[in-house]
Amino acid sequence: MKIEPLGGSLGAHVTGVDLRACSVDLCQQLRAEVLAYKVLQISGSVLSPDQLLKVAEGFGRPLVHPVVPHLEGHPGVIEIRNFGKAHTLNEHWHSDVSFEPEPPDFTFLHAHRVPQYGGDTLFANQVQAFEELSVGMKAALGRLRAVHSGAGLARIMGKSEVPEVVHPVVRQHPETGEKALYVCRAFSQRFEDMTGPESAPLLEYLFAWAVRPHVTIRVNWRPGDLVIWDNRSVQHYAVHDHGDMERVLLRVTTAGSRPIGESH
Ligand SMILES: O=C(O)CCC(=O)C(=O)O
Repeated sequence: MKIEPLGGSLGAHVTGVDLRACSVDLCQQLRAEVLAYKVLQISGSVLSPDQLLKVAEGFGRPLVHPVVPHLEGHPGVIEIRNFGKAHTLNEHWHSDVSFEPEPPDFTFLHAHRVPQYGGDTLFANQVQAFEELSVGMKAALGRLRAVHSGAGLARIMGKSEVPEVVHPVVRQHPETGEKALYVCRAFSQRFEDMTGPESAPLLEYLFAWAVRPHVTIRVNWRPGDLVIWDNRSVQHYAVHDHGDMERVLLRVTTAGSRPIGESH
């Protein structure tokens, strides 16, 4: 297995592994690398939905998405297709399903068909974003919690509204102990016990702070790539700059736990 960093802040590119036969040992090794690099792009294995689920099971229990329909016969797998820029669900910074009480730990995104150019995915390191704040801001944020809502996504998918949840603004990683910013433009609505307008100035500041270019990487997809990321320490953004060109990816997420803050 060869591992090369994808950028100065996060991410690594992995070659020399065959994911079609992902042993327990290999899955554990990859899991450790995801915790270290936060995002892994693993090239070279075209996987069926069942093979993708098998890799994911080496990390945790695959989940059924609360709002987006799954691939027929594969409850844990979502197919992401290009229905045009006006219909994209992911062209915004987010941490997957942060509007759930126990958001998924890991996401697995596997490229079957990719456009000739474009359709990249951006990732931002939320541990570095937190670490670069001032001591005073870190302390203030450590006392705050934010309300997350998937109502917008539910509306687009024609579902009845999903309940709001409250999570700490500073999330402590249960495995690495690292502290990360845990608010995102897509789902974080306001701070707990504050109105939207009261919350907006600081939330807007944090949304922008969290995705400054030097804490990001850009993943350019090739067919057969599997990208695995840790939702506890990154946000991501799907760039829709590929017009109507075909782009087909399969997605699986694995079970997580209730986000824990410093003072909760
Ligand atoms: O399509 C992509 O590149 C990213 C997909 C995404 O944002 C998601 O699955 O949450």
